[in-house]
Amino acid sequence: NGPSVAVVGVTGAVGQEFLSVLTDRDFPYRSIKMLASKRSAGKQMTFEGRNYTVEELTADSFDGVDIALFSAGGSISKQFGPAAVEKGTIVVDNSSAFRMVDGVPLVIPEVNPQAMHGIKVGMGKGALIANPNCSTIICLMAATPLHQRAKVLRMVVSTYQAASGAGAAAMEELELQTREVLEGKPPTCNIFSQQYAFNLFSHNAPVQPNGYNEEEMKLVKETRKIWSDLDVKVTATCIRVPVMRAHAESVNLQFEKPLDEDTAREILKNAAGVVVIDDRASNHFPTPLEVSNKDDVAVGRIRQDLSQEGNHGLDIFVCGDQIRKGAALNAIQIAEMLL
Ligand code: 11C
Repeated sequence: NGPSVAVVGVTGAVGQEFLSVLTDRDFPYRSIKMLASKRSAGKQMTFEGRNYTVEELTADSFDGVDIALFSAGGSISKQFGPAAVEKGTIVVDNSSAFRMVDGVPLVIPEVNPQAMHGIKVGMGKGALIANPNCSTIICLMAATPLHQRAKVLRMVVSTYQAASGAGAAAMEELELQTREVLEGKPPTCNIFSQQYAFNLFSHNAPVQPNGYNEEEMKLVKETRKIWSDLDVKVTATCIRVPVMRAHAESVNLQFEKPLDEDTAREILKNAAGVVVIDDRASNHFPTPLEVSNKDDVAVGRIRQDLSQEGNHGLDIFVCGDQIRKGAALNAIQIAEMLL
């Protein structure tokens, strides 16, 4: 029993993580299709003791598929997502293709499950559900419980983003460059245009005429949609750092109502999918390595923003696994809600 599932982009970093998360959460699928581009079609893989051949993604791939987990980039989602929906498939899409489209739910299950308004497997029609950008998911996992108590008026986010956000090839490039630099060789720059190992740089997403890059604008726009709050003020600076698979974010919050740091710490300790690591005495706070391969987002450095009067501001530091909660886990939590 259970739904028939298709994984689109199964050979990528997120595609592979989908499979791990399905196993870890004992997801009750009836059958599973491994889909990828023509280049990867024909590859053999083993999953949960069964052998699979990776199939080429075509418009016919979705016949009889209940849930399709897409992570193959925006253009593949645009090309095949609506065709899958036509066939009655519920598409959970990791790309940015449909996130800001009216009527497409943009969902973090712990934050806005109500946005899925009754979309279920077996309702007899397909649907599109978008997975937010990883930086937004990781930020809002921590900011939302505080927002629900004291209402965020303004949020300033500075990110320290891992290689995984740019895919498996970027992770390989970081490893290769690190070796090359240590051996005194010139670093190979295929994915990024500049040296990544022992360096950091502004996020590689294209910069818009307003001076923000697309990654920064995702934090602005997706937060408004997920919180259903068009007035919340968000600004962001996104930076790529030489870390393998977990993003870190410094988040400054300004609240409508006062919120003291002890209350904020308690709220965060009780928040689903969040752990607090906030040990001032030992200077132990969240790190990307500590959250790597973990489901929970870690929050620390919880402190009153001294520049704001009357406990109306807080600073927090958040880390979350980009491939897991930032992508695959969030999508599979959405899929679980479809059952
Ligand atoms: C990164 N967040 O870390 C990006 C990658 O809109 O899904 C994912 C882009 C997206 O570089």
